Amino acid sequence: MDKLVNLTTQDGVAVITIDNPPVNALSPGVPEGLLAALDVAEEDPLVRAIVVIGGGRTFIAGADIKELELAASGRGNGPPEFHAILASIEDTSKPVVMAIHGTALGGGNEVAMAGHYRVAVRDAQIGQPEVNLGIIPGAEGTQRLPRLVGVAAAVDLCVSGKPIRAPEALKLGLIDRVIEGDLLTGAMAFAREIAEKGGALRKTRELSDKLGSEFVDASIFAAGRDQARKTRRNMLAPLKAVDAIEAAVNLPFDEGCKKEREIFAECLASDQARALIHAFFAERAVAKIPDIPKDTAVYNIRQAAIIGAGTMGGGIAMACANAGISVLLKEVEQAALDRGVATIRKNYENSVKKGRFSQEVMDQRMALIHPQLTYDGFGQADLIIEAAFESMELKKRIFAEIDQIAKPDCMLASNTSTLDIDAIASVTSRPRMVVGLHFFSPANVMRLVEIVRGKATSKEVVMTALALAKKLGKVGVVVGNCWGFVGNRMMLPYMREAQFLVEEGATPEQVDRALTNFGMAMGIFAVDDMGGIDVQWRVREERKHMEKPGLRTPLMLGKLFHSERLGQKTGAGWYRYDENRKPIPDPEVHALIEKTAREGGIERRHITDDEIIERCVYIMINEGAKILEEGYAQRAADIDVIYLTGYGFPAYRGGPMWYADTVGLKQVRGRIREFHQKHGEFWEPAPLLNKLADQGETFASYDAAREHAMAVA
Ligand code: 3H9
Repeated sequence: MDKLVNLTTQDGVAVITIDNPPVNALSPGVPEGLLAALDVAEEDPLVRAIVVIGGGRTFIAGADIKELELAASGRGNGPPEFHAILASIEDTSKPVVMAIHGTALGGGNEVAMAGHYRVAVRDAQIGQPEVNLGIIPGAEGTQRLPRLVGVAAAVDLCVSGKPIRAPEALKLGLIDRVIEGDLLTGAMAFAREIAEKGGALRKTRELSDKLGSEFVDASIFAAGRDQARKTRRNMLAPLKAVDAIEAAVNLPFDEGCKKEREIFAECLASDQARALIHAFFAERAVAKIPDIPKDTAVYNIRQAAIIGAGTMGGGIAMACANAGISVLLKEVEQAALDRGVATIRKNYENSVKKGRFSQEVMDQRMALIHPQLTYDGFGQADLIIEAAFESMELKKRIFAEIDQIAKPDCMLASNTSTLDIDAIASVTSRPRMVVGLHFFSPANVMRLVEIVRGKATSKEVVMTALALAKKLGKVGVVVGNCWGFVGNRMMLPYMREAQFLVEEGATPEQVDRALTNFGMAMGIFAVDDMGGIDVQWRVREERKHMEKPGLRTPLMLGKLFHSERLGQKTGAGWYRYDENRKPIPDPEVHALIEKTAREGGIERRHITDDEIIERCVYIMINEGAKILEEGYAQRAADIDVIYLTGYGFPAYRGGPMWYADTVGLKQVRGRIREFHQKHGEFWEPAPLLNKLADQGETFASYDAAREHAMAVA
């Protein structure tokens, strides 16, 4: 027997255990092992029923995405093929019970559905998350799922990609029993019950009672496609998943499976699938720091303390409380503290109203947050996060203070979004304990945390920050200490270029529309207005000394600032805002732009959406290439993760650097050269971009070569 799959027999029940850590993916050898084990169990006269279970922490978490990656890029032996194993499971003459814990995702659930019965522990998660990878279920899932749960639930599961817990799966008919206590014991008892009852075995593929009628299903499919267009803008796979489920209704099982295979192959060959698979692995690679061993000891963070109960401090406090970490939340004035706590309470109340969690959970979380005006208790904190106003002077003062109070092994973090972490650390007696933790607003929601590694930050502190990010349900990306780190350093030229575009002839709404059509979560001017024109203005003023003299500066930002159009907070910025904070294009701004351009001697012209995308995105890519070469990001893929999880870059484009690879670096560099000629110095191609374009390489190949070099060294 292949060691990826083991077989034991106990009291007439064969137990087949899949043992392919860490997540029991259906890698080569697993389906074959499963098939061989089934054969043995089928032949053994002493076996009356079969249980399939996952070893370790989970049932099967899906097909092996590495194999899918190879197939998507035309390497490997094509996509994996599971028909034979699924048919064998279903045709076994003895009852096959699938015993689920952890996750049964994608191919994992598809294998489970081929079993005659499914049981699961209460917190098991079951789902078809393939759309997150730009594909559809490709192991007959779109055909078996509607037969078990009905068409509407199948559409919802496949379009949303969201897993459900066992009790809901039971309600839907996806599983047959929730097991309390030990899963294997419960599953074996269930298997014996079924064997004793006898009778014909239920094959999922032969069920049809939940498939509904053509008339009713038509409206479900229409609603599913609407859901797909709304929640997964511009994405191919969710719409295709609906097509495949439609085939389950309209075609016999085998033909439906054939149709599913065709659609699966089409999706897998798409740029979207390649980008999303890249994003999946990139998100997991960020936690690997080349010069820090994986098993480096980390500090245990049980008590956190936060300085500043404003938007950021409050959001970080919520993120900590949500993860069960107790937080001291300090402000300087009672009124500001009360405001901060009231906002936290309101956010939690909204979540309770929306049914995200119960009042009891909210009460537990509120109880973990301790508002205060003093440093009381900070001496016991394992982590202190400063989330005060973005001013070096203020931050230095705070760090000097907390250095006096904090215990020696307390981590000291700043939530600065642009400032020099080494300068901040320099006022403490322990720069090795100082790190940047750049959360994104709203910090209780946004997944990204940039972990800024100063020149003295210890390896233990970096690894603790990564572990903390994971505990908070976030993605921590380690970045170097340069102005704006990675995300904001790239954002600055992006914002600047967008402003140049409106001065040259576009309108804010045209730029934003082009960007959202490209897939950005929000247009850049809507982002500006949300963050505040005053904030951007101050950042620009603070940076002035860093800019080369004589470089062109957008004129409009100052105009808006001085006319107190500060964005959403004043009801007007690049847009006007109604009471629901809906941005409304504003003729006053248009007039101001035209006047400003006239005064600045800028000739306005027609600007195409293509130019908007190229100038906004390529300027980011060029800056990203500089950041990468200067070593402030470890990999191009890290930059992608930052933009996907913190800046609303469309996941199906894989991030800015991956997108550049997709367009082709020669092509990107060609346009950058043209912009350089036309628009000046900002556009000088990054040396790394030039090098890779000349060599016909990509950012992905650059990452791979560096990883290889490090592995060899
Ligand atoms: C599919 O099934 C297609 C089929 O319909 C049809 C095909 C024909 N494959 O996330 P973690 C690795 S598509 C390969 O940090 P967690 C991961 O890279 C698939 N590797 O753990 C990481 O490796 P490393 C549908 C995988 O506890 C390690 O496992 N299924 C796979 O935070 C730990 O991962 C999915 O989309 C895989 N399927 O979360 C589920 N899964 O340590 C994808 C994980 O070297 N997986 N790895 O960096 C997940 O959502 C999460 O991994 C899971 C665990 C929730 C399972």
